[in-house]
Amino acid sequence: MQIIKNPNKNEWRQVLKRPTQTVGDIEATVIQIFDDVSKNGDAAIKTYTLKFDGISLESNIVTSEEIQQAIAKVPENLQKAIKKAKNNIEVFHIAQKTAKIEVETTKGVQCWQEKRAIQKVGLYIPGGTAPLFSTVLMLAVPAQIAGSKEIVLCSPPNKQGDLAPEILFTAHLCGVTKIIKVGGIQAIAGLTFGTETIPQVYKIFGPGNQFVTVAKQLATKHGVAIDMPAGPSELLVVADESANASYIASDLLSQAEHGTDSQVILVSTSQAIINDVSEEVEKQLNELPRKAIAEKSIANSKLIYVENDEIALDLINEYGPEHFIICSQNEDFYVNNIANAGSVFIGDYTPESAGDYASGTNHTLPTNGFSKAYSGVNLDSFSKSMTFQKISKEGILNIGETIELMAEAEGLQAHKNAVSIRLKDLIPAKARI
Ligand code: HSO
Ligand code: ZN
Repeated sequence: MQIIKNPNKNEWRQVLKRPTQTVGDIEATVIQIFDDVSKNGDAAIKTYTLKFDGISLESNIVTSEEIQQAIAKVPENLQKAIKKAKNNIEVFHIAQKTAKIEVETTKGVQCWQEKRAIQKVGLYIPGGTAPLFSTVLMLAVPAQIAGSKEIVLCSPPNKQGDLAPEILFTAHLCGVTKIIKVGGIQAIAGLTFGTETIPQVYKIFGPGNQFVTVAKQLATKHGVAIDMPAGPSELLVVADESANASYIASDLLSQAEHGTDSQVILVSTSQAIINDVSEEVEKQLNELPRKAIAEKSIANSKLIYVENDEIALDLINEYGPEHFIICSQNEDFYVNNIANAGSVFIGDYTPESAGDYASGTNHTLPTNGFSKAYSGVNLDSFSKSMTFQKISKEGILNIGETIELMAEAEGLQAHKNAVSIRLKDLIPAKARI
């Protein structure tokens, strides 16, 4: 890992640069597949599943028999663990429900705001080197609590034409209404336009590779919302001399093993901790089954020494990490002043893995500096705020003239008329000047 001492403020951008993502010619491929799926539906989906996943499927809809077979394959202790995690995620997301907000802004003018579920949502779960069934929990649990009616899950089939049994078990447990074996750009195109088998949805959630990310962005141009622009996983730890170097190394490696483009950073006010963490990372890395992946992301990662907590905080806010771990005696300073982070983990006994799986918070979080403006997935991600109003005779008498004057000043006579016509019925002609 690269050690950087006291970088100057004008060097921060360079030091904190994320590994570059090459979007290159992806966009042309995505546009072409979207076009094909919009015109040819399932036939196009079949072609791309054969081309990219190497399998020709009779049907890509997961049947209830397949679900039952999958349930039988998931060991009982893992089923229990998934249920326990689900429970914690449920408790935390149910607590996010908000009450209807109702006010009388002027006598007789009643306004209120209520949340209504997004009726049709698509959840994308990547396949690849490690099928992350925990992401099914993070997306399907809030979707169900919010009250989404159609919860469609898409995930790419393996060479045998199957999905991981853990994905099917979790999807079934969380009330997913339809599971489809389709991945990549074609899955996002299917959810965007709808095909004979894939329902069209209003919002698409979930992580994915560069192809899926570009496809989700294109979906927005066709009127479908997305959770957030996704990018490789990242973690920043801030630590002082009181921290435990082996715990920190284990946390850094936990994110580094996600992908070769993951980025992990340690910011510390202690040179000794930096040296110890660097040694520990090397030691622990050698024992990891996914060493080849973690090694590459660790090579991109940094240990940064800074002189004090104020400089550390500024630098962290400039970076805006997806995950932020605080192992410092000044934890309150960081907790109270952190402005940009997806999710914050506090103290020696709060590994980031806890939030990835089971503590209750959501692990679908903004990366790539998007934590400066985006929230992670939460209950509100699956609903919209709608406003309502009811105006009585007294109410329109109270605000009618205000509306008339403003409409007139904007040159919108018809707007004014919609009020005047009512006022005329309510106020005798002689009372109107
Ligand atoms: N840390 C990932 C989520 C995850 N980790 C799933 C393990 N499984 C999000 O950045
Ligand atoms: Zn993780």
